Amino acid sequence: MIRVTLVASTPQEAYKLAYQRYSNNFKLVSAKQIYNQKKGEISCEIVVAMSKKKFLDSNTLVEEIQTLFLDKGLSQEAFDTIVASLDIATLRDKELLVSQILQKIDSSLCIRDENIIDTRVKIFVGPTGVGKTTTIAKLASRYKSMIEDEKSIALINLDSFKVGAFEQLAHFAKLLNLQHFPINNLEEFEKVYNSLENYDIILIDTTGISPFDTQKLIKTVEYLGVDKSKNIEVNLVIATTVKYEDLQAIHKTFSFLNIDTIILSKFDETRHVGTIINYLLTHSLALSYFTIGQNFPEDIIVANKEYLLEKFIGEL
Ligand SMILES: Nc1nc2c(ncn2[C@@H]2O[C@H](COP(=O)(O)OP(=O)(O)OP(=O)(O)O)[C@@H](O)[C@H]2O)c(=O)[nH]1
Ligand SMILES: [Mg+2]
Repeated sequence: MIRVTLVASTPQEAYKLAYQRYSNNFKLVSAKQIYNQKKGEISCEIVVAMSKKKFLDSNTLVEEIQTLFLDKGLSQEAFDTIVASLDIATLRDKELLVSQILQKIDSSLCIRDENIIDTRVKIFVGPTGVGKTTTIAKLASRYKSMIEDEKSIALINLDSFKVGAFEQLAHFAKLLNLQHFPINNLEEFEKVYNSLENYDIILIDTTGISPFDTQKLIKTVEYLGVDKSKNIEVNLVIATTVKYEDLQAIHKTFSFLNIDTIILSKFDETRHVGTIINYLLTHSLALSYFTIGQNFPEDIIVANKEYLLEKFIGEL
């Protein structure tokens, strides 16, 4: 139960105040008169009690803050879970309330540490045009400076579907002076994949898949099946600009591939990240990188919570 103290000039006024705020959802616990010597005034203090749920339902501050966060894309469920864990003092103070909600979001967000040793083979999947190929090129450039033998990175391209896809990755491979393997079928992939055992890093590009295209999804599942020891880290690339409804469909489709981590692309193209934050919280997915522009190779950064929350706060 929550206890709230209300002060008014008369017991009737105090009771009226409680009724205005909490309708008839409260119980009167005590009432007393208080004499203010300085002012020479008598006032009345009443204490009322109600369940936390009833308190939250009638708390206009929580309502106001709820509207703020829900408008930014946070789900009602996520908001309710966070608020239920906060204490009463926080629920009465606007600044404290906002900062505690942000803190709870912060502690629930997951970041995947950059790791190119345990996860040396990475496949990049996602909807069409989100930036998979450019992200691979940016990462290949980044990883080159992180390993001793900078030639020990191979780029594999499974996108035999899009016209010009092989040429696009080949172009980046040439700029980076790396090996590039265009693949047309499972047999070719198996042969190439098994021949690259000694490479430090293998980055695999795929055909962009619309969330409703099961054919292409099945093909990617087949390609992943070539890796019997399940060493391939699955990176789902999502454009930060994605709409909530589309994100649900994307997740439903790509979760078939057992997503290991999320790369948020086109982070520079929006100021609204609430939908994405909500998605990450709901599915407990870990973020690994943000891509922040079209410039190759520099427009990529390792994901961090501060960067994401700063953008989110900027919206509030
Ligand atoms: N603004 C912005 N544009 C980006 C970013 N990353 C990629 N792009 C652009 O997005 C477009 C598509 O990039 P690609 O790398 O070809 O995307 P993809 O996912 O491989 O596309 P498909 O292979 O057709 O599915 C290009 O014009 C890129 O320059 C980013 O972080 N910010
Ligand atoms: Mg591509």
